[in-house]
Amino acid sequence: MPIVDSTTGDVRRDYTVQELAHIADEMRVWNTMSLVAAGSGHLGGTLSIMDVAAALYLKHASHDPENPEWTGRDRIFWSVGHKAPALYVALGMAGYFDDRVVTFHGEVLEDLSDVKGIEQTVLLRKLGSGFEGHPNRFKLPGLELSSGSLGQGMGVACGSALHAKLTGADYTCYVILGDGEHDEGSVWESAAFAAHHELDNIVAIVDLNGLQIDGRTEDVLNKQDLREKYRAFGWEVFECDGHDMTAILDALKKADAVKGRPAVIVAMTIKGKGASYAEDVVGYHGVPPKNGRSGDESLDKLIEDLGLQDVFPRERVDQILEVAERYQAEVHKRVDAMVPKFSRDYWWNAADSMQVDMDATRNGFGGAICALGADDDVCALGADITSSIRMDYFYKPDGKTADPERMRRFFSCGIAEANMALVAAGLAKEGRIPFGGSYGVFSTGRNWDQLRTTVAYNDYQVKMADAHGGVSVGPDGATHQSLEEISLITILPNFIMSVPADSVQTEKATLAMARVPHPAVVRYAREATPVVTTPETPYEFGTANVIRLRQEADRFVDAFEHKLATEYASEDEDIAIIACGPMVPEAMRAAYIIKQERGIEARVLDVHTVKPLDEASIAKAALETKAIVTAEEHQVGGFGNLVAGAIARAAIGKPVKLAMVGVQDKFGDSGQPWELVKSFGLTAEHIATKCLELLG
Ligand SMILES: Cc1ncc(C[n+]2csc(CCOP(=O)(O)OP(=O)(O)O)c2C)c(N)n1
Repeated sequence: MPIVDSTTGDVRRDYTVQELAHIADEMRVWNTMSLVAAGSGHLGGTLSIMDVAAALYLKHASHDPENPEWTGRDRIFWSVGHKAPALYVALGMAGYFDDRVVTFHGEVLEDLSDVKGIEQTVLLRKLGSGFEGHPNRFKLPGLELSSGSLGQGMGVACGSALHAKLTGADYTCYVILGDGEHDEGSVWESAAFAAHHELDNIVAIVDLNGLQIDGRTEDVLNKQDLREKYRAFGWEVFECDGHDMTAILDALKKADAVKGRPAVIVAMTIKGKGASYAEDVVGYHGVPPKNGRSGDESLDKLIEDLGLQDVFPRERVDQILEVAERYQAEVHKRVDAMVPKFSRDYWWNAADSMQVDMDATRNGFGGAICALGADDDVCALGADITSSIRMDYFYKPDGKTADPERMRRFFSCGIAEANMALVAAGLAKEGRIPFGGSYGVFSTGRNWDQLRTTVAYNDYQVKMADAHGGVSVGPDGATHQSLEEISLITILPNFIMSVPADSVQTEKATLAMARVPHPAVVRYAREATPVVTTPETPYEFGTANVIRLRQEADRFVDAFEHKLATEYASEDEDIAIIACGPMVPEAMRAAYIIKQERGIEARVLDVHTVKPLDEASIAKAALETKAIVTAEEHQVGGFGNLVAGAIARAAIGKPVKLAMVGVQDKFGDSGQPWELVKSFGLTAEHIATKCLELLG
C-alpha cells in the first residue's frame, strides 16, 4: 500500500518503480546536503539504506503523512538511529513536513516561514530544530521511536507487533537494522522472542553493507552468515539487492505474505552508495563528505556522480544551504541571550587575560593508554568506536602504525559492550589489567549489571573508559551524551571513578587508576576544553586540589595557583566552587569573574577523583567559606549530592548555603558543543551568577 488517506483509504501518492529509483537518488542528495550543512553526521550508512527507505516510505508501507498518529499505520522502527538523516529525508519526501513551520525549541521562526517540506531537513543537527543527530520522537512527526543506542529497535517492534495481535490490528512492524548492529546480543534476544511468539507481522530489514566503524564486519566481529542465523532462530529469510528497487519491493511483498513466523530481508548494500569516493570506504561512517560542498569528495561530486545537476543546479543548492545559515544565525542570537551578562566579555580567549589552549580530555586518555600499552599485563578491548575514544593509541605507539606485539593484546569485541565488560572481567581474573571503553552511555550504562555483579562484586580490576561524557559531545545528541555515570558508578562498591579536569589531568588519572587494584572508570569528553593544568601541577589520586586566583597574568592559567587540598591553609574565602571534569576550568573562570566584578574571593576545589571522594577537603571548604556551589556536566546532583552528603556527614556545626550547577533533569540535545554548554546553563557565567545569588 502506498501513502494513503487514513480517513478514506484513498491513495494520496504513488510512484512507478523508475520514479522511485530516481527519487531515492534525489534523497541521497538531500541527505548529503543536510550533512554538509551540519558539518557532521553519518554519510556511509545513510546512503546505503536510501533505496530501502524510499521503497518503504513512498511505496510499500501504509501510512498517512497528514495523520502521523493514525493507529492503523504500519510502524517503521529505525533501530539504527545514526541513519536519522535518511529517515528525515524519507519523511520529508513523503510529505510529513509540508505544513510544518521551522521552529527553535518549538518557537516559530517567522523569518524562516518560507522554508517548507523536505528543505527543512537541511537543519539537521542544529540546536532546537528538531532534526537531531539521532531521532527524537517528540520533535518531528512520523518518528516511531527515539533511538541511537544500537540493538534496541527489534524488541520495541516485538511489543508493537504483540499489541497488533492482541487487538486484531493488521499493521506491520518494519525494523531497520545494521549488520554491525547484530553484534549486540539484544538483537538476538528479540529475534528469538519474535520467532517464539510467531510474530508474522514483523519484517526486519538488515542493511548488509559489510562495514561498521572499526572496519569490515567480519574483521570487527565475525558473526558468520546472518541469513543462516536468522533461519536457525526460526525466521523466514529473504535476500535482495538493496539498490535494486524492483528487488526491494518484491522482497517486501514476499516478506509481508509470510505466515506463522517473522520475516527478515537481508538487503545487500554498499556503504556510501552513490558517492564514488565513499563507496565501501571504512572511513566514511560518522562523517560528512571530506571536502564539504565542493571538491573531490563533496556534495557537488555526489550530485555529479548521480547525474542530478539538472535537479540540483548550483543556485538551488546555494539557496538551500543558505536556509541552514539563516537558521544558525537565529540560534546564535538565542543562545547568546541564555548566557548571563557581566560588565565585560569573559569568554575563553575573548580577551588577552582569558587566553588558554584547548585540547580534548580524550587525548589525555590516549596518551596514557599509549604509555600503559608498554606493560605486558595491560590489555585493551575495542567496541567499534576505538579511535573516537582514543583507545587505538594503545596499539599505535607512534600514533600511526599498529604495533604487532601490542595488537596481540588488543581484542575487538564488536558493538557488544556487555560482553566487553565480561571479557575484561575474565582477563582481570587472570591478573591482567584490561581497559575497555566506549561512549559512557554504553560503557557504564548499557553494561551496568555486568559491571555491578561480575566486575564490582568480584572486585576484578577492570578499567573502563567512559568517553563522550556530558552535553559537550555536541551534534550527535541526547543518546550519545552520557549524563548519568557518576551516579551509576559511584554507587557500586569497590569501583573507583575519576572525572579529570583537562587533558593533562586525564592522562595522570588514567595512569593512576591502572595502578589501583580495583575496578575503575575514567570519564572524559569529546570536545576540546581548556587546558588548565600542567605536568607539574600537583596530582594525588583521591586528593582534591585547591585552585586559587592569585594575580592578573598574560595567560589565564598563569593567574592561578594549584595546591593539594591537604596542603592548603584557609584564606577565609567568601565562597567555594566545588567542581569536577571540564567544569573545573569553568569554575576557575567563574572565580575570575566574581573577583573582577565584585571583589569576591573563591576557593575552587578540583575534585578529579569522585570516588573515593576527598570528603575532608570538601567539609573543610564548607566550614571555611560562606557558601558552596557545585558544578558538574552531568545530571545535577550526581556529583552535587555526593558533595552535599560529605558536608552533612562532617557535621561542621553551622548551616551551609549550597547550590548546584548541572543539567536540570532532562536529556541532552543536538547542537554545537559550546552552544549546548551555554544553553544547558553550564558556563562560568552561570556558576558566577549562582555564587552571587548565594552570597546575596
Ligand atoms: C549500543 C551502541 N554502541 C555503539 C554505538 C556507536 N555506533 C554508532 S553506529 C555504529 C556502527 C554501526 O554499524 P552498522 O550497524 O553496520 O551500521 P552502518 O555501517 O550501516 O552504518 C556504532 C558502533 C551505538 N550507537 N550504540
